[in-house]
Amino acid sequence: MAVERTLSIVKPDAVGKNVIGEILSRFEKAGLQIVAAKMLQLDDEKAGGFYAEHKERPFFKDLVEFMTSGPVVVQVLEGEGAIAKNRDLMGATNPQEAEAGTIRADFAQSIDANAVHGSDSAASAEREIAYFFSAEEICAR
Ligand code: RTP
Ligand code: MG
Repeated sequence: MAVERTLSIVKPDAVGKNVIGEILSRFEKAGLQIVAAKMLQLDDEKAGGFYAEHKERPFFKDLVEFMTSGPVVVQVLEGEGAIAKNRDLMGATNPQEAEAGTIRADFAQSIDANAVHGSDSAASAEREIAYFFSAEEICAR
């Protein structure tokens, strides 16, 4: 399997619950390497642009409101099959449907406050990584 990079976000609910380390630890234990990371407070423009594909969806306003409700931690994960591996570790969007042992099953409380984001395709990963990180901020390992 090819080595890939994917964008991961620890969302405001998980930062607020003080489980940043526990979540990042799951990525490392699954063999993914963190090759870039930073904490930041998103504003409406930055969060809205990130989720631009959902702009016309009924939940868009709530999504932007939630993503700007507190700081997030964004990171680039690298490893074999990183995009799908991260999605597996995250679990289903709705934590009530997420498999036991996944990040969302263990740390998320609702479909809105669902602890983490992960790129859903190679094209998304490329766009999303560039949305948050310059080439110099990504440290090849
Ligand atoms: P994410 O983009 O955050 O990793 O989540 P995802 O791929 O699992 O889900 P996606 O369909 O991309 O939706 C983005 C975020 O919007 C919220 N959402 N709410 N109320 C709803 O029906 C609904 N559907 C999606 C979720 O917080 C989801 O993470
Ligand atoms: Mg998504």
